[in-house]
Amino acid sequence: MLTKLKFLTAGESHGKALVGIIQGLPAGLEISKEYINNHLARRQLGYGRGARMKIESDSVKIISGVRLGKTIGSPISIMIENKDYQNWKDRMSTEPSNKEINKITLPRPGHADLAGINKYDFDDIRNVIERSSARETAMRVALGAICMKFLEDVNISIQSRVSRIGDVVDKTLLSLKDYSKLNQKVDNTKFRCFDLSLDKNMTDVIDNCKKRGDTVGGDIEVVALGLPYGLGSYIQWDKKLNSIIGSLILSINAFKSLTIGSKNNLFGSQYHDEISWEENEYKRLSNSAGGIEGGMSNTLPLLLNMTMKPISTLSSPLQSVDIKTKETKSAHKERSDTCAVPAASIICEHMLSFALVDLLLDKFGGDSMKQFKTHYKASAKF
Ligand code: EPS
Repeated sequence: MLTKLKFLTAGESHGKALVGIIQGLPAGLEISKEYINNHLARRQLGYGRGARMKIESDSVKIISGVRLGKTIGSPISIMIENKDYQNWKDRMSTEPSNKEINKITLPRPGHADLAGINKYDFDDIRNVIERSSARETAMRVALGAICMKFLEDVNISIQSRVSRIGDVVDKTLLSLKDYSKLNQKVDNTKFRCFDLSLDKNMTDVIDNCKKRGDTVGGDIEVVALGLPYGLGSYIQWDKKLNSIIGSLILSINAFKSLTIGSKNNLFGSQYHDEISWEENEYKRLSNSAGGIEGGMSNTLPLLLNMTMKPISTLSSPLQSVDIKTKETKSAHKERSDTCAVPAASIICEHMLSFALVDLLLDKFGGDSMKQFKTHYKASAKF
C-alpha cells in the first residue's frame, strides 16, 4: 500500500547475504554506511538472544543509488553479508551438491514450517526455515534506516520501548518529554524498558525460560513525534494511515496484534480527545486516538502498541509429526533466541519509517530533498 516507495528484501538466514532495494527516495538525502550500521547495531542488542548475534556484526555495503554520500534518485541497493554462511556453505550452496545433506522433517508448531512445505511441495523444512527466519528483518532495518535519515532531516522522530516481557509489565505512562528522549534512555539497556527497576524480574523470566527450553513474548510501544496534519486520508480504505501502518507492522515475524492509541474504548465520552483553542492553535485534552483520526495524522504523537508472540523454536520442543513417516515426535530444534522483543522494537520503528516517508512524499512531493523541504515548509500544517 506504499505508493511512492518500493522496497524489497532477499536472502536466506544462513545464505551468503541479505540484499535490499529501495526506490522512490528523493535525490540529495545525505546517507552513510556508518549511519545505517548504527541502526543495525541497535537491532542486535537485548537480553535473551541466541548465539547468532555473537557471530554477526551486521554491516552494510551500499551498492548503488548513492554517490559521494548523497542519494541520486535511482534505486538504492544494499547488502549485508552473513558471517555465519562460512559454517553453512555446503547446506546452503546455490549449486547442486553430491554431499549428503540431512533433511529437516519435524515441523515446529507456530513457525512457517508445516504450511510452508505444503504450499511449496518441499520435503525438507530447511527450505522454509531459511526465508521465514527473522534474520531477514536486518535488511528491513537497514533500508528503514535510510528513511529514518529522511525523517530526521524534517524533525520527525520515531522512538520505542518494551512495555512487557512475559508477565512482567511496565505500567509507566510516559509524558511527551519522556517520549521525546525515549531511545536515549532505553537504548543500550538490557530490555529497552523505561522502568529500569523491572530489569531483574525480566532477566529472571528469560533465565527461567532458557532453563526450561522455553521462549517468551512481550509488548512494545512505538511513538512518532513531529507529524503534520493530514498524512494518509479518509477517502479510500488503502489510503488510511492506520491501514498502511497495520500492513507494515503486522508483517513483522511473530507479530500478532497492533493497537493504535488507547485500548480503553468503553464510552465515547471517556475516549475521544476534546478540542480547545489556545495560543492561536488547536489543542487536545487527551490523545486516546493515538494521533490518528479518520485515517489521518492529527499532529498529536502517533502511539502504537504491539504484541509479539513467543518465538516458535523451543529447545524443549513441543509435539509434532514427522512429515516423512507420520510418526509422532518432538519438533525440530536448532539454535534460536529465548526472547527477541527488544530487537523487535527496533524493527517496528523502521517499518513505521517506510509508511511515514511514503505519505510525506505523497502529500508534499519532490524529486530532490531541496524540493521536498521547500514544499514542506510552505504547506505543512501543525
Ligand atoms: C535472527 C537470526 C536467527 C535467529 C532469529 C533471528 O539466527 P539463527 O537461526 O542462525 O540462530 O536468531 O530467528 C528467529 C527467531 C526465527 O524464528 O527464525 C536475526 O538475525 O535476527
